[in-house]
Amino acid sequence: MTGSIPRGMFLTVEGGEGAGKSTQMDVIEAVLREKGIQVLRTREPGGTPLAEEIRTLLLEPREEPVAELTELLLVFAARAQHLTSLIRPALARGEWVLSDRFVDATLAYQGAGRGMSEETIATLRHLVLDGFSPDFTLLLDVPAQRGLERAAARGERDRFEREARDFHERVRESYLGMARSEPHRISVVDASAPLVSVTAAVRSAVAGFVDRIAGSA
Ligand code: Z5A
Repeated sequence: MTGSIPRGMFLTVEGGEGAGKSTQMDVIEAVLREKGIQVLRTREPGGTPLAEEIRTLLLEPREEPVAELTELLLVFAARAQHLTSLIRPALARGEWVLSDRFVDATLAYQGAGRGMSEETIATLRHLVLDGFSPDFTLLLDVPAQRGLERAAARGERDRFEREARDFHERVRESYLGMARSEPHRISVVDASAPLVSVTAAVRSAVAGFVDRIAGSA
């Protein structure tokens, strides 16, 4: 590595059910630590006490059908809180932040999955994020069926895991479309491979990002 490490980078991990995000968050944190970078780990929906309460509202299976707009507003309400009270202050202090999911998940789940219009999502995105975007995103790509099998093996399924396979196929295609549109930000790793290979690919992608930004600093 040639240059110095810039302050305050925002990294996210995305992927469908059972892609292995939780597993690979540990790997990313370890790679960053090896490079002398401490990272603040967080997740969406959630990340602050209030946003975690909204997460519970969103994930718990319930008898009352949840209107699509209600779900979308809850997702962005949690994100507004997360961004204001955790992410932005940490970045302003020069810390690195690593989030398990962020706004790409809304485009994938509420947009492609639920079929909410791009305009509606774009309006809320503008209101809440005002142009804010991750500096680097790792997309763990796994075929929907494989991911659902992994998630099912863990036991109790949340409201999203109970959706049909079609829903999860649309989520996957949406994520891959985003990666094609933003290849500089989104790095795709084949998460259907054995864990040791996925881990090696993740290590290489994250190290590559750090070296790239340090080189250009
Ligand atoms: N959601 C939304 O709709 N809109 C939004 O804007 C946002 C979120 C932000 C909660 O997210 C839900 O919120 C999410 C979308 C919605 N849908 N659901 N459900 P979440 O990220 O908390 O939930 P999750 O997707 O179920 O993530 P998870 O529980 O953390 O699971 P995971 O990240 O996919 O991976 P894991 O726990 O690391 O791995 C799953 C299992 O597979 C586990 O047993 C591992 O040991 C195993 N595994 C991992 N990698 C491998 C490999 N390579 N081979 C074999 N087995 C593996």
